[in-house]
Amino acid sequence: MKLNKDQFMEQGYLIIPGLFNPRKLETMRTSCEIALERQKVIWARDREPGAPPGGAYETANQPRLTFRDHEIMDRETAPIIEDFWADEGTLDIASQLLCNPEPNITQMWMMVNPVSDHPGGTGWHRDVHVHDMAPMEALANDFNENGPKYVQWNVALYDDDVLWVVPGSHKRINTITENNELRKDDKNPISGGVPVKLKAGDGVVYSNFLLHWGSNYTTKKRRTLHGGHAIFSSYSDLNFIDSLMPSTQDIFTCDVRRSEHKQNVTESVLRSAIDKDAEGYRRGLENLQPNVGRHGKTALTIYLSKIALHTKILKDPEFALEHPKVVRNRPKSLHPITLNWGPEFSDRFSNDESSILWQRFKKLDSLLQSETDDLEPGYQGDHMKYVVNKLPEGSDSESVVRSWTHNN
Ligand SMILES: O=C(O)CCC(=O)C(=O)O
Ligand SMILES: [Fe+2]
Repeated sequence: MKLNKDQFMEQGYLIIPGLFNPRKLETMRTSCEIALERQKVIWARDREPGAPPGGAYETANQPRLTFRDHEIMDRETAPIIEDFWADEGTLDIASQLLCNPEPNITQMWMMVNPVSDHPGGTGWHRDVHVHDMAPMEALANDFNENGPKYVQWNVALYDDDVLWVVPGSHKRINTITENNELRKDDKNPISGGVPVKLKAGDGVVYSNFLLHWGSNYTTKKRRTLHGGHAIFSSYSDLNFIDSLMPSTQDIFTCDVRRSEHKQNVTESVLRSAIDKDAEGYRRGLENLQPNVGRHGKTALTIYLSKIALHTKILKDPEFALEHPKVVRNRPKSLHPITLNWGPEFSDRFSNDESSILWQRFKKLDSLLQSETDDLEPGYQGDHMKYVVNKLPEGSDSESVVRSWTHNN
């Protein structure tokens, strides 16, 4: 399918009408209903003490299930993955839009309607947590220069206009008007915001840097596939692929191999930093993301600085305590699309190596810290400690590499 990539780059999203033809839509609806019934049993089984009998299904404002669960996947539910997430046409769309034509399947969720109304839904936000990503300006520059490292999907199995977006907001910081409006009320339409109107079978592929809003969550039937494709991804377990066709299993095993390769490259580029090997470091960035431009290198370098920080936090309890909770907790999480390969990744480095690694990125980290505790609306994570908007002078990739040879 030929896509309007210019429109995607400009607006940050692209609606694909009729992504599922009527026959495919019917198959998807059947499989998804079976999956949901299985998930309801799991929610009830795994409910917290004191929770209602249905567990999360009854309490969540946006009940969400993942198809990465082997308890849900079998031949009846396999079409959800085979005919959408790992389908050739889907991967082709992701390839055309991503900065590199290497789409790895990341999350495969379905959002369903809650059992009671939750007006205002998620509130307006970007899926951006600055404290372990990068200032919005750096993310926007990278997007403009290279295209996205990650694209996200909403595919509606029933008519759905819950998602709203501010077109074009993915490649810039918030405007003053947006900040004023969001500070007053982030659970109502804002200037420039438009609903993404999907008919059953339509899909929207978008940048999650956009200012967006899961608006009113009501009891109206919602079955919307949600998740994405990225140049970096990883899987903690692959049991869910057992029931898939061999050709689809191959796609996941190929993703796993690519992930291992990218993790090895990440380690080697960090070792180049330890060795102050500027050329090795630059080559490593190119291996992580072939043909990456200078803004893309800066985004990668900031992500790498977070690995240096996280590794040090995990290995040095006293150092960890110098950081606010939101920063301290992040190393325990997994977020491959920003090169956070999870806590085990830090095992690749000794304590001494981790200290040297931190020396290489410490200056960048302090440049990225803000003097005030920036609390900009629309970003995830309170009390970020890090600069939200403008990329501070000297925090580009080349300045970081130069600092190793000049100042140390
Ligand atoms: O409900 C939606 O369509 C959007 C959900 C969303 O943005 C989120 O959960 O981060
Ligand atoms: Fe979101």
